[in-house]
Amino acid sequence: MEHFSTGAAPWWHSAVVYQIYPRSFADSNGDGIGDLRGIIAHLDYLRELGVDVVWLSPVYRSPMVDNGYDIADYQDVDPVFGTLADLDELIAGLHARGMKLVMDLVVNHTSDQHPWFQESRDPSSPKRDWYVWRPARPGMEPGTPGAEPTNWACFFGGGCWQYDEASREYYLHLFASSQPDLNWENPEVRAAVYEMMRWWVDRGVDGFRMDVINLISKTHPLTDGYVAPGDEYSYEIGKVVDGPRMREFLQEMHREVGLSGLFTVGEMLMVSVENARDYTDAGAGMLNMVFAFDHMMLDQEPGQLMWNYKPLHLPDLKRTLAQWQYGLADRGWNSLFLENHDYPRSVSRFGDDSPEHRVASAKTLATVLHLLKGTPYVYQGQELGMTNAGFTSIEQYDDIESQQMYRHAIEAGATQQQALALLAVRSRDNARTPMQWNAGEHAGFTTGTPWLRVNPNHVDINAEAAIADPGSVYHHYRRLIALRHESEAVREGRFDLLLPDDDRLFAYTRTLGQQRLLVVANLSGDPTKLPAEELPDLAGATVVLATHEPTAPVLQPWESRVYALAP
Ligand code: ISL
Ligand code: CA
Repeated sequence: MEHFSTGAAPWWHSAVVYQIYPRSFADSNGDGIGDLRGIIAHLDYLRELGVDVVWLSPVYRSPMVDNGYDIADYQDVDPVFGTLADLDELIAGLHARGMKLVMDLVVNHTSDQHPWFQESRDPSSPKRDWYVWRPARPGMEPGTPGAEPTNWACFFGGGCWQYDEASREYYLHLFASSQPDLNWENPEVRAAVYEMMRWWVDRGVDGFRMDVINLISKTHPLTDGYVAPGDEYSYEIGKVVDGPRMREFLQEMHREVGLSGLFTVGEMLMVSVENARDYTDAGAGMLNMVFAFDHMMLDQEPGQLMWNYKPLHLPDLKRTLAQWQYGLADRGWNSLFLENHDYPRSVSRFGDDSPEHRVASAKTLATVLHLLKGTPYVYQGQELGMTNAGFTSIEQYDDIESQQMYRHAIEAGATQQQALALLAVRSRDNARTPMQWNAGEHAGFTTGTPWLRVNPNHVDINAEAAIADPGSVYHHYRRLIALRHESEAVREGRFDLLLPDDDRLFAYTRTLGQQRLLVVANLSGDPTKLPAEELPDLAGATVVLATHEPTAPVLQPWESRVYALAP
């Protein structure tokens, strides 16, 4: 990988990351659940795609209430995924092919089955203060309605305090009640986390993706937030993100674990551009990059997090992405993503997953994302243009958030049909259906019964067919990844947005000295003429990469092109 970087740029400036959600990637033993040996069997697939880094969603020992984001032992592999020896083999197999492994690090909370929390349940235990325990609201009887210490909502719907009969106190859980928040104010907690991270670094992992990391510093004392009319709880999330000790904790972690040279990306809910710039400043000793979600929130009304829907207005998407491009242009670094295991499939959400436009729209979404400045992430199956799950009954869903949100919607008066319609566009299970390897039974994912229904469209949409078809989404991703490796302008060039108000075209330039790239993309189902007078001169320009045979000056539905402009 090193040979791609030039000058003083860190190695990860040229890297493309592939996210594996292990449960859904490949099952090696027929129990219907993906596992480490399943991944090991597909390492050449990843090498052929050309990615540099694999981010592995959690494989630690877990009761799997939140599919591994509830960890009961940070230093072991859950038997459903395999063994530590399998993980060592995975690391070695990736390294042998020139790829790196980034582990998911979930340390805002543990599982309630973690021994730390089990001990913490006893008020006299030295671990009591490792979690966030609070008495009832002053003057209120513990355990009665409204007696919770604060009025905050949890991210999965409902309140965020769980009452504990035995000690007549509450513990904080910003996610499910089985995911108690650790108390990062306690130095022993931080020391234990850093020690665990060092253990993984010594084992050979190349970095960490840090789950909801800007929740670790809370603003104390914990106080009530604003409750919108009609809501039961406060969604005033500003109360819990980016607390006053964030910089201190991140720098301490960086120093104590020895993170320089490793890959670090912090998942950050509601993070501002300004804070992200500080956190990712190369000289600050915190993080390489963060995941920010502004662009993933544009097709919903603010308020109850994910759980409503409005159509995306393209100028909003362009403005938001541009704001982050400009904001982190000179200091800091962006991550680039349209999918992960928590969001619907991008081709269904931002593109058009009909048979007519699926391939072109998946390619064009990839083009506009991968030509931006930052580190691109490919979520498993995105490179095939995999689509939403298409579930029609609540029994087909597995995800705890989907189950809880469905229940809350029904309780709030929605019909089953309305609640299911919302799940169909919003549920995290849309991205969690098994990877589609071939047209055979269960898409080649398992010989057993898959834990989540395989999308029936695997007969057409699958890796085997995509590899055989030079016009596939997969080959477009290969070309985009190769282009980043080859082109310093793609990696380091300055970004400038064009046509900000156009509601069909996404156009921008990337400039590095004399080199200048122009990206033009039609994000609509209508043929659209390029406004020559508002774009750079195309005389002498060459097409570097395109979704269609370029027949300027009209872009076909979902067509995109990358031009190298004449100097
Ligand atoms: O998934 C979401 C909405 O549908 C988000 O609110 C999500 O919970 C948030 O982005 C945090 O995600 C991360 O932490 C969660 C875990 O469930 C997610 O899978 C993980 O990516 C708690 O660990
Ligand atoms: Ca298995």
